[in-house]
Order: sequence, then structure tokens, then C-alpha cells
Amino acid sequence: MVENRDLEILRMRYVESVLAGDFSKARQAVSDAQNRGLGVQAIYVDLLAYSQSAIGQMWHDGEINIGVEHLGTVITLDIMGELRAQASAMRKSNGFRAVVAPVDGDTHIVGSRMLSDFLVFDGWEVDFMGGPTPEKDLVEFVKDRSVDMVGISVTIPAYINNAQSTITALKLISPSPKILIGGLALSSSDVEMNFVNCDAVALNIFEGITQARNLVGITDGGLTLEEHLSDLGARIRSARSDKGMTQQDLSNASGLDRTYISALEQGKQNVTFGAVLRIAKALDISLPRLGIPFVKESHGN
Ligand code: B12
Repeated sequence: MVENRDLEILRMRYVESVLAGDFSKARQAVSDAQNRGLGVQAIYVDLLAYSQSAIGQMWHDGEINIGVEHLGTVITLDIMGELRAQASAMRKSNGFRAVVAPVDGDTHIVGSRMLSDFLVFDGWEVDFMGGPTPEKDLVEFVKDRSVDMVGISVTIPAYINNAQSTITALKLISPSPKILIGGLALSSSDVEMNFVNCDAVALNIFEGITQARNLVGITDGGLTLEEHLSDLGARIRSARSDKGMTQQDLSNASGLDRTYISALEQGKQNVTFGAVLRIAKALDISLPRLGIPFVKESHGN
């Protein structure tokens, strides 16, 4: 299991390497993470996404030149390409086809590439539009192919209207693809989540994969145990940060050990139902928010 401190060190090494434009060192940090048992999805979410947010934020804060950020982004995309190739060699196709695109106007592309790769890991054939894609072109592209689902990523809240307009246009195609929307913008409190004609909205990438499967009717028993645990971990981490709690705070409030919480958030800890109930109570959230929809919660214990 990767301890929090090890993950911090790997993150620092990775961020330093991309800032130095050193692909080999960045790749070494990733392979060290793999050797310590971090799965590919955790590497994406806990290492690469973290680094991308960190270097992007440095540019936003005027600390680095845009050239440094661009090179860092390209290194991360290249590393994702290698991880994708490794995982693709072992995956089994599920027979479904998706198109993933950043919404028109939005040049943030790493999150949408991540969604695209997670779908690939899940067995989908995916065409990834490498940049913001004008509505007309995206519709034409989808029309020309037999596409089961379109995933749209929105990072900047101001482009939500473009997303709605694209959804409407895609739904005029006959037969129309299922539409999944997600991305950073959806966690903004300014964004209304009631999209017209959209088949699914997902608040994180794991939920996105579950929704994508549901949309096309994949009913093979759903996620593997590892994927369920990663999904649960991501939901707990996201709910905890929304509440401004540290892992120690959650540990104190739930009576569970901090290292247990840490492993759980990394998807590395199998969990009892009792522990999930304690966490939900400590976070003051419902079980459906943790992805457990159909359990009748008892009161008074
Ligand atoms: C990196 C970054 C950049 C890079 C982008 C590099 C690139 N080519 O991708 C650069 C430096 C170029 C950049 C530019 C800009 N940026 Co910027 N950027 C960021 C930053 C720091 C990180 C975003 C990121 O890539 N995170 C890593 C990825 C992996 O995470 P993610 O996108 O959230 O994706 C995850 C999930 O959301 C999910 N997901 C993503 N898509 C989808 C889709 C579906 C369907 C599903 C299910 C899931 C899913 O999966 C991923 C894995 O978990 C954020 C702030 C932050 N800390 O998040 C600001 C931020 C998004 N940027 C911002 C802005 C304003 C801009 C600019 C407009 C600045 C400017 N004045 O030019 C421009 C964009 C111009 C444009 N029109 O697009 C603002 C947006 C705020 C707002 N309310 O509008 C932010 C929030 C910064 C801030 N604090 O103000 N940016």
C-alpha cells in the first residue's frame, strides 16, 4: 500500500520533473508508483491530476511561464499515452464506442483525456477530440460514425451554455448517442445541473464510468472490487474536502484510524458496511452520496 507520505514524495518528484521538462524522470516517478502498488486509475487521479492542477495553478498565480506549463502538460499527456498503451494491451473490448470532447471554447484537455482513457481501460473504443470542438463539427463527426455515447467535459463554468447547446444538437442525430457530461465546472456552486436532454451527469470520473456503463446497458455485474473501492475512495475524499476536513478530522469524527481512512481514500482498503455507515455519519452525508443508492438507512443507531 502507498502511504500518504510516499504519495506526497512521489507527487513532489513528479511535479519537479515536469517543471524541469524531464520526461524520463517523470516516467521514473510513475513507474516507482506502479512498483509500490498504485493502480493505473490511482496514478491518474492521485498523481497525474494532482500534478496537472499544481503546475496549472502555478501559471495562474504567475509563478511559471506558459511554456513551462505547456511542456509539463505534454509530458503528462505522453505518460498517459504510455499507460494507456500498457493497459490497452491487456483489456477486453466491451463492443461499445464513445467520443469524448472538451466543450467548445474550453482548452483544458487533461481531464477529458483522463475520462477517455478510463473508458479505454473499461473496454470502450474511444475517439478523443484533442481540443475544444465546435458544436457543428462534433455533430458531423458523431453522425458519420456509429457512436453509442458522447462524453463532454466542461472545466470553465462560462462554457456550460455551449455544453447545453451541443447536447441539444447531438440529440437531433438519429439514432442519437447517449450523452454524459462532467468536469471541474460541475463542482462549481454557480452551475445548475439540470441539463435538458442529457442522459447522465457525473461528479467524478469513477461515477462517470459507472454512468457510462448504465447508459449503454452493460450489466455484467458492474465494477470489479478494485473499481468499487476506488470509486468509494474518491467519493469519500471529495465529500471530506467539500467539508474542509482533514483525514485526521474524519478519523476523529468516525472513530476509524487515520491510516485506514487514507487507504480507503486511495481505494486500497476493503471496507465493512459498518465502517461506511460511520464515515457517512461523520461526514453528515447520505449513503447515495457515497454511491450506495438502495440501502434503507435505519434511524437511531
Ligand atoms: C491546468 C489549468 C490550466 C492549463 C490548461 C492546460 C490544458 N491544455 O489542459 C492552462 C494554464 C493552459 C489554463 C488556461 C486557462 N485557465 Co485554467 N486551470 C488549470 C487548473 C490549474 C487545473 C485544471 C486541470 O487540468 N486539472 C487536472 C485535471 C485532470 O482535472 P479535471 O479537469 O478536474 O478532470 C478530472 C475530473 O473533473 C474528471 N473529468 C473531467 N472531465 C470530465 C468529463 C466527464 C464526462 C466526467 C464524468 C468526468 C470528467 O476527470 C478528471 C480526473 O479526475 C485549474 C484550477 C484547478 N486547480 O483545478 C485552472 C482553471 C480551470 N482555469 C481557469 C481559467 C480561468 C483559465 C483561463 C481562462 C485563463 C486565461 N485567462 O486565459 C485559460 C483557459 C482558456 C480557455 N478558453 O480555455 C479557472 C476557471 C475558473 C472559472 N470559474 O472560470 C481555473 C479554475 C483556475 C482558477 N482558480 O481560476 N488552465
